[in-house]
Amino acid sequence: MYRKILNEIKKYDTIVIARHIGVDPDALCGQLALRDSLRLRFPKKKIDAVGNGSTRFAALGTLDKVEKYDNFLLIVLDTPDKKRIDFPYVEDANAIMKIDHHPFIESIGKIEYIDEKKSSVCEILMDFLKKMHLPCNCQIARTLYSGLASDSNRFLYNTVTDSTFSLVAYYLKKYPFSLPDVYNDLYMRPIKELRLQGYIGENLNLTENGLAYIQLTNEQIIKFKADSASGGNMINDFNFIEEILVWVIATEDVKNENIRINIRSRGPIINQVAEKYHGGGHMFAAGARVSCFEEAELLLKDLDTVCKNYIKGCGENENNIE
Ligand SMILES: [Mn+2]
Repeated sequence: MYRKILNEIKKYDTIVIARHIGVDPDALCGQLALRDSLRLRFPKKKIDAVGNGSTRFAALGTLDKVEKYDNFLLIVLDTPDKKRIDFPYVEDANAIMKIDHHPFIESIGKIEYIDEKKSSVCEILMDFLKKMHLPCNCQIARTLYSGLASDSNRFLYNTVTDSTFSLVAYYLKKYPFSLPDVYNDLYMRPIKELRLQGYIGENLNLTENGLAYIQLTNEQIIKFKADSASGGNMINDFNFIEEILVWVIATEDVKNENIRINIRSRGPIINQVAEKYHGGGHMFAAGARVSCFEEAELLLKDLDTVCKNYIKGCGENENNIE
């Protein structure tokens, strides 16, 4: 399969690397690392990594400006469905290729490499670069590691396996980089975010089924001088709370005129509910967008039911990922 991917890349002089809307470090780092490696391997090709960036992740690298490309191969990373691709000219691509670790939603290209068992798209790319002997350097290795560390929440999930650590060890040894620097770039944040986090902790609602949630209005966000992404960015900080099985941060996004929903779980499977509300994701980490807080209430009700069923015991076995 890797051979097939590389052969397809060889066929095109222009390659555009895109990923999902709502940039995150795994998707972004995957694009940047793949772009930089392919640029070293194919210096004559035009290879761009595109999509809306975020000042939050500026330290991870710089994306390219979208152009009107001709005769190009579109590589879509970390994105299971077409509507979530952050690139305006998807339909103009001569061919589309998908590399992803999300549960399958739809086929978008003629070559699709999907491995749901992988911690991150960056882990897949680590394996791809290594096996295909594609160029790497300390910067590329560091970028790939950053995406992997971020998506696995620093090796916290059961998508992390012995091969994850083997790959990390291989890259760290061959292309040394500073781990503290990686974590500085990924996790440094202003104190206003800590204050918002304190507010969320203080005001989190909790149902008897272990669903915790907060709805942040634009007014509250402004009060903390934060933005609509801030709440979601700290969703992982609410893990390992005894009483909480599933937790949700719903933030009003006035710019996009909708509500951003971030969901995490310690057991119940949540991505099917996310999909029902125009979102998606992994079994225990997902997101969605709804039009208003009323719709968010419906989603919360569905999640509460998921929690309730989980507690009832019908979950235990099905909910363990292997
Ligand atoms: Mn990912």
